[in-house]
Amino acid sequence: MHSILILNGPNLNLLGTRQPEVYGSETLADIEARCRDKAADLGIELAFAQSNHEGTLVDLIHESRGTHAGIILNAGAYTHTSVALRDAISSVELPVIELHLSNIHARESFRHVSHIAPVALGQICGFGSAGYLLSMDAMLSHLTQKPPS
Ligand code: DHK
Repeated sequence: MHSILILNGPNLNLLGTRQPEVYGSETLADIEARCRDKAADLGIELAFAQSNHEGTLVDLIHESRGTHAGIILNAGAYTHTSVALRDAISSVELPVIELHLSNIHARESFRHVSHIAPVALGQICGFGSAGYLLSMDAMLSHLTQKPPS
């Protein structure tokens, strides 16, 4: 059974009350519950984590090696700033899907830069919380080399 880590970065613990017009009204716990239901449907194991701290996110990426088959990463603002996260991804050699609730390319220019994108399998953004479920389909499709059903 494949195991996937969904890793969330800074300020995503505030989902539900944080700029709902940008990030939606669901809490991170709501999103996690939907992801867990989908993982059960897909027959995969799911780990779900959030941290506001860059080093903790680096540690969780390191610990994924040998534990998880792939990582879905919403690195929040660290997407745009963190060479350390990029290097961690390169180091563990696991497939990583870069995920954002909002369409970062339609927002402020500093959000158009991603240090994650060059080392990611691909990027899903702009679909709100549905992006989490789409990313799970994309990751499983990649791991099994089969299109989503
Ligand atoms: C979340 C954040 O916290 C922002 O810093 C990113 C991302 C976008 C999102 O849309 O999920 O720029």
